[in-house]
Amino acid sequence: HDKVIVGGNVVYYNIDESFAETDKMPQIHIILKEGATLKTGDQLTLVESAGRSALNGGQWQFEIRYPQAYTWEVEETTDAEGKYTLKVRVVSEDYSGQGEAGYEDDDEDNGNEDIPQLDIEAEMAYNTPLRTYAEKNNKFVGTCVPVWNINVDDDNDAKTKLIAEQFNMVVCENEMKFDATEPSQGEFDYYHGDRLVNFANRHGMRVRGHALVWHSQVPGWLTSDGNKNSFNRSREELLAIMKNHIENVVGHWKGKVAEWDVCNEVLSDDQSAVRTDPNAYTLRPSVWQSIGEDFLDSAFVWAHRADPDAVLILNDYGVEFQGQAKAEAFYNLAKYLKEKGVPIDGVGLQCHLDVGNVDINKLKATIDRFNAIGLRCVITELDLGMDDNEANRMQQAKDYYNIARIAMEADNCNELMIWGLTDAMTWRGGRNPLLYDSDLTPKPAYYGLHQGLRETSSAPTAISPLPYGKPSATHVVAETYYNLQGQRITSSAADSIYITSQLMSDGSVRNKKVINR
Ligand code: 9MR
Repeated sequence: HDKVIVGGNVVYYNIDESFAETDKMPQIHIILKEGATLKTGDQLTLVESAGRSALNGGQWQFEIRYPQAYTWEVEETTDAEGKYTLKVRVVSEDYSGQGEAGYEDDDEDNGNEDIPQLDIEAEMAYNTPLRTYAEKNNKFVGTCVPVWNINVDDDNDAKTKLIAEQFNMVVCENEMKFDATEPSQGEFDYYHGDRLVNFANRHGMRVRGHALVWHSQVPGWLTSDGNKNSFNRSREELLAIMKNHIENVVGHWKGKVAEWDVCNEVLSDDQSAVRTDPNAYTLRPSVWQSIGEDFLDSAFVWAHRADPDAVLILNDYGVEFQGQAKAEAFYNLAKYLKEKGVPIDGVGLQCHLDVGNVDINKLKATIDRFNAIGLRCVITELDLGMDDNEANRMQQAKDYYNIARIAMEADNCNELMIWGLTDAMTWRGGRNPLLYDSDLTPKPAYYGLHQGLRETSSAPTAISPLPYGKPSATHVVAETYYNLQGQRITSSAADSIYITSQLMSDGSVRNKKVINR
């Protein structure tokens, strides 16, 4: 960029791109030469510019990747003449962890290369439903249900049947939200929520509750738009409203709804504060936030008192990949709540993502680091948008496969929820993000997810011919595994390369090399 001067031992990626036009976040990697020693107070000037406004109209954003040494602080200054400078400074010679996992790979390598080739036709040979694999691991695979639009009272309805067959967890898409459950102040409506709970009971499914405290889908009597305290209620009045809502709703479904999104989407999308303060987070302005930041503590405490056995979750979007500013802020907030004794059990990663943009290493890093601080990390609203074509359909299958594996292999992740059933019933109209076509035919995405669940499921499962979709001439009837020395092995260890030998229904044998990561 002609107005950016880059100095010091800094490698700039995408240097040819105009920051005014790119949608990529410039990354600055600080790489220390072997043997380099820095002292507290040493600083590097990373960027100088005629003015902040010269950098993408002031919308300049950047990401710094630190070496795995020292503790660093960032400083952005604009002097009296408007000259902008971005510096980093060593503030301690101890390593702070700023350069941990998630920074190790660069963006060109999102860790997705070495996955086994998905063989959709072979996968079709397994008629085991998704939930069976999850159940073998005491885990849950689920979907959100638009209860107003699916007849969950009729077990013979095609969609109802499919949901009960494939999933062991459900969540109302809209029917347990504030506007649905308390449409008039103090008057509660549990009708549709109860319908889903009854359906789940009949089919041995776990129920998530979504969502108690959220700025969106709130009734007009509470706020005009969710963002403002439009009726100028006092802190005490708003707290009383929140308490009454939580006590009633959680109380009504006590013992029936296993888990609640207590606070939903409380973070602002602008988390630039984390670049200068590694512990920062910025809350979104909302009717709830106007109570003061401790609305979060109160919400979790009241939910816990209303159902001490319920799992309590802080849920958000755009927080999936470690290193993203909002992901850092999300971690900071959850850690802060947990450390001060708020009864939070875990976090929800919504995962409204796009095909091809799923960075599994960073997703894994996110899940792992919540584990390290004793928090669950569940996938709450997965959908993967794409334009509908063959290549994207296959990539979508791979992305579902990868996410299933990462989630099912993580000890602190017991749930993977898809945000909807068919591409005809999604909030992302035209983006085809789900597992089923509108006629309920499973897409490659379904088989990708299926394979991911199957491979991470601990017990063997039956193979039988072609349950769904288009019939294929041959299918797998038995599968044996060999190591690279040709010795037979019983199962494939994680992080190994092995050969799978498939006996097909027509008597032929297919051998494939599988890289199991
Ligand atoms: O899928 C939901 C859609 O039917 C509603 O119109 C919309 C209203 O905000 O909410 C959708 O679900 C959202 C979820 O409750 C919270 N995370 C984002 C989801 C997609 O917008």
